[in-house]
Amino acid sequence: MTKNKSALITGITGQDGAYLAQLLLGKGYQVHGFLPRRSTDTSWRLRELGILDDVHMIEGDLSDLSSLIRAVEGSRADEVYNLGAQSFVGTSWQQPLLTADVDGVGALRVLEAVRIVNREARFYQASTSEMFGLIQAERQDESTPFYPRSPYGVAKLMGHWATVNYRESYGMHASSGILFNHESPLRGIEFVTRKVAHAVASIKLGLQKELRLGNIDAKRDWGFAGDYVEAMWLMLQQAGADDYVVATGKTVSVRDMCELAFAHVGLKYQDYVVQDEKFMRPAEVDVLLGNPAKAKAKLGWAPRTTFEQLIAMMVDADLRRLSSR
Ligand code: NAP
Ligand code: G4F
Repeated sequence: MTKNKSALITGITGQDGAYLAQLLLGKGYQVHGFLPRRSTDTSWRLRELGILDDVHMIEGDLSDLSSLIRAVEGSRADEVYNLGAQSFVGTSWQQPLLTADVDGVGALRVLEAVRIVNREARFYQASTSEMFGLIQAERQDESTPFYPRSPYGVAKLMGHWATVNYRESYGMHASSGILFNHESPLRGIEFVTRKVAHAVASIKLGLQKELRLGNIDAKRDWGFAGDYVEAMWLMLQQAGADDYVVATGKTVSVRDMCELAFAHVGLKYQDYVVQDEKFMRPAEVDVLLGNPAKAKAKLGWAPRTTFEQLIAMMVDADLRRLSSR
């Protein structure tokens, strides 16, 4: 009988961690989650997907190498997915050193833990389109130069290059997924799509009067997180490790996203959206647009969910949640 594969996921309680855990459980993996200690329960996403009791939790923190070594040992992981991060760009200006430690040095710690315990284990690094920042090409792909615009982008660039370096130095199967923005009903409320979806539902139900936003001219290449975790898994199933851009190849402004979300419940965004300096960033990433041709050709990956379906799904989920309270 073949042994079921074992996977270790850092950031399992986050949006991507929850969807990835669901995907791997469906494929028969034993799934281990790396869980930082918090004073409140952070497992709402795993509970909402109905998989909380199916994952094995190992306590630890990305700032603590010894806990990572114990987790890689204890899980006997064949595949390690490093999704844990301080992932909110805005916060990275308030906590730049923590962001550098968790997102940059943290990725290096996970790589070290894998190298020390079992360098045959395959490794995935959650890299980001935020590394392109001030874009150096109209459509960004794996060969586009990076120009990060936030402490978060700078920290993630370290994680990306550490991954490339461990692959080249030690022959490790270490891949970096350069993922463009991906959203879902499980997105944190501070990110703009979920903030808008939640506000649209609240306004529709008479619970909120206006929505205060920052730069609504910013444009992003937005996809559905459920589609994107499949690309992560596919990267680790290849004979060799590599880096891949994962994106939809379309870009939409925050303004147009608002129009769509409000129109979904029969409202006009102009009647509710107010611009507020408080949500502007010290340096902005004006536009992101990915070219996922390599992921399509080599992984056979393509997004399945359209932007319209994604926004409808998010608004409907928040309407359901708020109505059932
Ligand atoms: P998320 O919802 O913010 O989840 C982040 C996870 O990291 C949470 O489980 C969080 O746990 C955990 N974490 C934070 N600090 C930690 C620490 N010191 N030690 C251990 N775990 C820690 O993020 P996401 O949207 O799922 O994104 C997953 C990964 O992909 C992140 O690395 C993000 O930077 C990257 N990424 C995301 C996108 C996107 O559009 N979603 C695009 C490109 C790359 P707590 O909740 O307990 O803090
Ligand atoms: O939703 P956002 O906060 O996402 P952002 O900054 O693009 O970062 C996300 O995607 C990255 C991939 O490129 C990930 F690496 C990262 O972890 C995260 O998941 O903001 C999107 C855009 C920005 O231009 C922001 O300035 O929306 C603009 N925006 C305008 N008003 C706002 C708001 N963003 C937020 N969060 N809140 C606002 O009120």
